[in-house]
Order: sequence, then structure tokens, then C-alpha cells
Amino acid sequence: MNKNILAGAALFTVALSMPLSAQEQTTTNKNTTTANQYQPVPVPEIRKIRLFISTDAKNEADDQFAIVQAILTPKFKIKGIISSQYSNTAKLMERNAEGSMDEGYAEIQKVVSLMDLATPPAIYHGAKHAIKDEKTAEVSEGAKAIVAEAMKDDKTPLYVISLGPITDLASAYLLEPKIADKVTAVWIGGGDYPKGGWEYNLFNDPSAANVIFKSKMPVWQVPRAVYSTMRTSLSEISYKVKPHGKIGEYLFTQMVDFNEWASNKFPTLNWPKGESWSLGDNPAVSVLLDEHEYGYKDQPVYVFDQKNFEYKKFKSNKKIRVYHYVDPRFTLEDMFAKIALAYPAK
Ligand SMILES: [Ca+2]
Repeated sequence: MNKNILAGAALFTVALSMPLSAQEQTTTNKNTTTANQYQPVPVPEIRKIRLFISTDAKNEADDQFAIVQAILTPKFKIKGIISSQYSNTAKLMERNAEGSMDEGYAEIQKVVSLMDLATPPAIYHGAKHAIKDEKTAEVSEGAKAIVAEAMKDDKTPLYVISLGPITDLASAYLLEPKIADKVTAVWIGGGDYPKGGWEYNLFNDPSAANVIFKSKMPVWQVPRAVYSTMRTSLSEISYKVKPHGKIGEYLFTQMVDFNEWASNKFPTLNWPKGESWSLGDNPAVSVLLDEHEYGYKDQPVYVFDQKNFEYKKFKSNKKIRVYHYVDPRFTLEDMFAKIALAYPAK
């Protein structure tokens, strides 16, 4: 049998977590490199943090990149990936609003499977819809997992990065308000200060954003003007990501496919642009690698108007961290390097 075919078969077996025959083991060890053999750079244990990733993974083509970067980050002890709904924007785009969370769940499973991980992270279903009001949780296995982890007696800092709406973290808080001083919320979302206005992730659950902003939970917000600076191009993704393993190939092709679909679906919109993309979810990873201490201000908290999504004053002593700068090249180049190290080009 051709050795490459045998190696391919062995790799597929690894992905399915099935036992390998002795012959396949030998072939895998000698002739292939998989993520299972990836040796992450050493990170001092004391600098490590616990992390949940809440992601609207199938909403467009960017979350997948942030998921991969986070999983390949040795500083993170990933406690779970939660599939978040994106029902309101799915409806706007004439997509499957009822099934947004389930489509995202399948996408997370696909991304994780293509990464050939020795120890894949737990994946949880989130809520199927936005919360009904600011007092009512949408109970989900994701929200319950956050509560369970937050209530553990563990001094390692715990962060929940929300790469879409904050539905599942807000629900976790409504289920157990004690988590407010045990979790830091990092949110990619909200319009630009001082006025604000319609913004994609906010639109999918403005009540959830208000729940978290009004709570005592620390919040790090990366608003639209900042997250939209994570620009890359199809050529850069083709050059730096596509050659690297099954996951690299997939990250590129799913972006090309979505770009083709959305460009034809919305010919009069200024998005997608045709040959470029903004990987707007990745700063949730890079601010945890490096807080960018001169890139934010701690400012009094505002909340969101439910009709026009503008910021409005909220009487509270709480301050939140609002980013005005996250280094796009640091963010993206760390991801490119991690993918290239974990999945060397053949
Ligand atoms: Ca997202």
C-alpha cells in the first residue's frame, strides 16, 4: 500500500479516537506530524487562566479562526466551547433563525474534529434564542457549565469570551448571581462610544448585554471600531493558513464559500468586500495574551437602548474596560504562527 495513503488512513483513525494497529502506529510516528505531537511553547503555570469560549460559530466565516487560535494557546485552560445563538441576524440574512445554535454546534464539532486534538475540549449547547427579558435566564447546558466552573474553589482566574451575543453568560449570571465576582466577561460587541447604535452581536441579544453590563461582573468590551481592524485578505489566508493541515484547508475554503454566497446574496451591501475579511473575534484571544494596558480606558458603565441600541446612562459606580486599541498584527500573526507550528505544511 502507498505509504501516504496509509498515513492518511492512520490520521483519520486518530481523529476518530479509535485504537491504532501496531503497523499504523509506526507509520503515524515515522511519517506524519499531527496536532497530537504539537509541543506548545512553555508558559509558566502561574500565568495560565481558565476559559470558556462562547461563539456564534456558523454566523459567518470568522469565529472559526478565533476558536482555533484559542485552542492552540497554551496559556488557556479551556473549560468548554459554548455554541451561541444568532437568531436575529440569521433572520435578517434569510437563514435558519430557529436552528442557529444547532448549526453553530455542528460547526464547532467540525472545527475541533479537523484539529486532530489529543484531548478535545468539551462542547456545550447554548440557548436557542435571546433571553426573554433582563430577569429571565434561557437555561442551557452551556450556562450551567459556566456556573459549575465558576463556583469551584479554584484560584485560577476564569474568563468567558463571548464572540457573539452574551446570551449564555447572562443566563449563567441569572441562574447564579454569585458568579459575578468569579468571572470576567470579555465581549466582542457593541457600537462605538459615545453614541453607539446597531451592532451585529448586540442586535442578537441586547437584553443579555444589559444584564452583564448592569451586574457587578468585570467587563472588557471590544467595540466595533476596534474589532473591525483585524483585517486580512484571502491571499494572506491562502498563504499562511490553507497549507496547514485539514483545519487550515477548511478555514480557507469555508471563508471562500461564505464570501461567494454572501456577496451574491447581498450585492448592494458593502460587505463582504470580495477579497478581504475582518477576523473580528480574534481580539478576545489577544487581549488575554497581552492586556494592552495602554489600549483601554476604565469608564463608567452605560447600558443599551432596546430600540436604537444607543448607549444610555446607567446609575452605578461600576466601571468597565473599553478597548480603543488592540494590535491587529500581534493578534493575527500569533494565530498564523500557532497554526503553522501545530500543522506544518507538507
Ligand atoms: Ca462571532
